[in-house]
Amino acid sequence: MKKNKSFFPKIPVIPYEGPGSDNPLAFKHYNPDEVIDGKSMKDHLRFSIAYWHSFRGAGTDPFGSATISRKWEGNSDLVSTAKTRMEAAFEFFQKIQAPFYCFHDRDIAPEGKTLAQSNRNLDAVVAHAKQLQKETGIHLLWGTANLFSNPRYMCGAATNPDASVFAYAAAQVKKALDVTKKLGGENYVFWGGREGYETLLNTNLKREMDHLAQFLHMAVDYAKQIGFKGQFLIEPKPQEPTKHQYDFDVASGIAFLRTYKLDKYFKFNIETNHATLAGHTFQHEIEVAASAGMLGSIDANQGDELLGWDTDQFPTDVKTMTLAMISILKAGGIGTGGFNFDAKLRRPSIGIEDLFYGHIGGMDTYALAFKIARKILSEGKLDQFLVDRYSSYDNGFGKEIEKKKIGFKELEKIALKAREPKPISGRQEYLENLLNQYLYD
Ligand code: XLS
Ligand code: NI
Ligand code: NI
Repeated sequence: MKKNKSFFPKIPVIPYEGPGSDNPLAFKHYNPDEVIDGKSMKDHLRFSIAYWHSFRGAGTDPFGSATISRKWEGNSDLVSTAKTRMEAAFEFFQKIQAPFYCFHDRDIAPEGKTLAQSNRNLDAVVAHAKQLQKETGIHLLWGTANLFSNPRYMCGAATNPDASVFAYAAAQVKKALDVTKKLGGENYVFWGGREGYETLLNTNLKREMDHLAQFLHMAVDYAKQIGFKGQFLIEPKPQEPTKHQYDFDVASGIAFLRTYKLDKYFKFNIETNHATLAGHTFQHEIEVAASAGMLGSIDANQGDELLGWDTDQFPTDVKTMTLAMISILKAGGIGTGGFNFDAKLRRPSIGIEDLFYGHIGGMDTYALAFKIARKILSEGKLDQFLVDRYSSYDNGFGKEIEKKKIGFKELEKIALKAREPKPISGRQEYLENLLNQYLYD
């Protein structure tokens, strides 16, 4: 850690004190150095901090202005403020013991009057980031381009009806790929915030989807040209800010990627609150991605049951995260992905310690979920139930169905000869009780 100046002088590196601790500035479950199966928890969980919420979020909402002010903000030289802010961010990443961070191009450096100026600003801050990464050992989990905030993108970026906006967005992603590569980013994310529509009265849906696919192909081609080896990720969301976003959920994302022959280049970055907005559980989205071999990374947060938008709260729901973790571990983990806290403080949580509490809670929740899920999987009771439930497909004509060796005619003969199938209980209540035993033992 840099010794010269501290942005959080009263807050130490957050220690692991275990479940018995009542220190709010300590981890109860996340012990970064604890080795499990030959790998530290830090390497298993690959936690990441979202730059936009934690270092650019100021508590604004559609009804009110900023509530949160940080002492490193406010210098009229925007690039120098961006660099100072980045130093604060890296001190935070170290103190919270997160090995990764993520950003949009415009989070880390100010947009200039021209695209060329924006690129120069970005270059200046990226050089600083590279230096800070080297000094601290913090890595970039993924980079992305903000193709939604500027008014030019009000009708979309790659799906904009105006080709000159498409061109601008292409130039912006080209640069974002350059800087992600420069910083050793392990993934690159596309979240299509405005890649959708407000009304079909002014929208040619087919042309817009074609354009979006073309845009993604161009990104794939450009990555090859510059030798960017990171994983491309699509982050589905059903709506907000648009009425309808084209990559509505993982299933429609898979259909889109396969239709346009993009599936081998992309995986999914699944966000908890986007899953629930789409009317799915978080675990559902993970299972759908995993079933296609396309589970890439996680935007870790949670929504509010009573609010119908993306509230991006810190994850605290152990049951939801445990179920998700079971599916993630069964799928073999998230590879080069990570658990990125795409989560923001509530508007009245204005203290700097709140930023620590939010992340401590999120990291502990995931660490606990990880441990419980591992126990559930190692004891194998839930898994055994599934094995037994489908065992009629393991031999006889069931196996022939799975091997595609049998058709309707043969099955008709079997069914005509056999007795009425005997009903078998689904045992949902038994399984729910079993899960609770693990959660609350
Ligand atoms: C917004 C998205 C966004 C992406 C990155 O809802 O979650 O923050 O993660 O563009
Ligand atoms: Ni997100
Ligand atoms: Ni989101």
